[in-house]
Amino acid sequence: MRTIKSAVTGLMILALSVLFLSACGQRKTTIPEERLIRVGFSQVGSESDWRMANTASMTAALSEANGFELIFDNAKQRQENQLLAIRNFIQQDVDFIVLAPIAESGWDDVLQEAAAAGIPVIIVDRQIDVEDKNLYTSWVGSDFLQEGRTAVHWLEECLREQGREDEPLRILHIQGTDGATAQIMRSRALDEAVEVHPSWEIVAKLPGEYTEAKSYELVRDFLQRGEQIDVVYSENDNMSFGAIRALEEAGIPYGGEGGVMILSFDAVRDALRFCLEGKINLCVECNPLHGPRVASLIRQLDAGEQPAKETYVDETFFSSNTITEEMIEARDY
Ligand code: GZL
Ligand code: ZN
Repeated sequence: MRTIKSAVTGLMILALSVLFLSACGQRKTTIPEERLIRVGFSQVGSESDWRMANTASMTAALSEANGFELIFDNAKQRQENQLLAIRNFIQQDVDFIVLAPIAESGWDDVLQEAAAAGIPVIIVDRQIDVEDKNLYTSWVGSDFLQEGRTAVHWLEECLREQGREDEPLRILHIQGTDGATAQIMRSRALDEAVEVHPSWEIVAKLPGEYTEAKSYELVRDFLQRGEQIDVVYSENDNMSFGAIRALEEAGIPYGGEGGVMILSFDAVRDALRFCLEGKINLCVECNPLHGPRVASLIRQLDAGEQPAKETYVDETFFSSNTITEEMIEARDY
């Protein structure tokens, strides 16, 4: 009996001394690691220069140095991958979810699950169409209808200056991903304009999905039908690059005097170069640099503040007769 007691006593002394030593070992007061804010970000894909610039802005802002642990998912332009990513973020119990939605519909269920898990959701870039707007806390993005109207009004002005405002105008419309807010609204602006200008006609609407490759294929096949066009209204620069390749292959003059006019959206650097070279007539800016805004939204929420529900970013446009090399140098993307 004694041996057992003395063994137990010995063990207790050993345990206490280990505890004491380890406590001493921690004599230097370890500053508790600054708690990183854990953010799950579901990105549409990497379909365009704009998207790459957006990803760069978001990952730079949501960095560990800035106090974030970022879990990034590239959905490769498929909504089911975004739904999967959001469910994974919920499983990992992140502090915030950021979603750049590929299309406006299909988010109600998964955002109900995020709400049930108490995880705030921030929407960036395109918008979502949900029954209950409380399913997301804030949205940051562009006024895509205004972008489209900027393009249309520039075209009206340009034609007026050439005395062509009532002449027949055959428009080739290259659309972005069906159901994306950018597609819906840039298309709406053109449809409104055709209502107002009876001599304007959209000769075809091509589903370019915002990629250069898809746009090139569709425009190449369209041009083989031999229909004349006066304007290409292209809902992003990468699709414009594809259209330009097809126009060149078909030997059709574009950009300058008498050529097919090209109106494009995003205003990424390569498109601005084409604008300077007179190959693209108009570049309407779509600002991808949402990272800092999203980071400050998250910090406000983390501090218990109530940020604005919607934040629109400022945007401008560039035309081939006003753009300069200096303007291109000054650009961030
Ligand atoms: C617009 C964005 C669009 C860009 C495209 O904010 O959603 O998606 O115009 C990108 O370049 O692919
Ligand atoms: Zn107008």
